[in-house]
Amino acid sequence: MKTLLMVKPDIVENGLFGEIIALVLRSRFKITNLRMVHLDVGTVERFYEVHRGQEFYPSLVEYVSSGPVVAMEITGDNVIAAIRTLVGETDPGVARPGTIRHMFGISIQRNAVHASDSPESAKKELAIVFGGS
Ligand code: 3AN
Repeated sequence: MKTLLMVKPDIVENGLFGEIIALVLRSRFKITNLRMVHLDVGTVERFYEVHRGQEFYPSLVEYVSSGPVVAMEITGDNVIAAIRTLVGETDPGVARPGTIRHMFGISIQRNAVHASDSPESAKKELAIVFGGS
């Protein structure tokens, strides 16, 4: 089973993404692909398609396309749920201590990382970010 964990642009810009990679490397999972890439607006719009129409969608797209992200393909048993647990709640203000969003999140939008929430979204999101490369 595979999932996508994507570090958002502000955490790439401030250099803290290395600490997030280290957390994953210390887990029982394997990073099986890794890429730093600046996604364009159209690509980010497709990535967050399910949120189109939400009030926060335009600023979310602007934020995630504002600079490079660091994307990891992570592989292992039950990896989707386990990485979501490591990531924590959407709102860093309620994310549990020890979670990535508790440690690195700033706000509900600037919440440090994205992690796929189902096998279907993992497949779609990995294809968008890694494509054929
Ligand atoms: P999660 O990333 O925890 O699965 P989703 O899928 O509900 O959360 O939201 C996707 C992204 O949209 C979040 N990571 C966050 O950056 C942004 N977002 C969600 N809800 C809000 C909100 N109420 N205000 C601003 N941004 C939001």
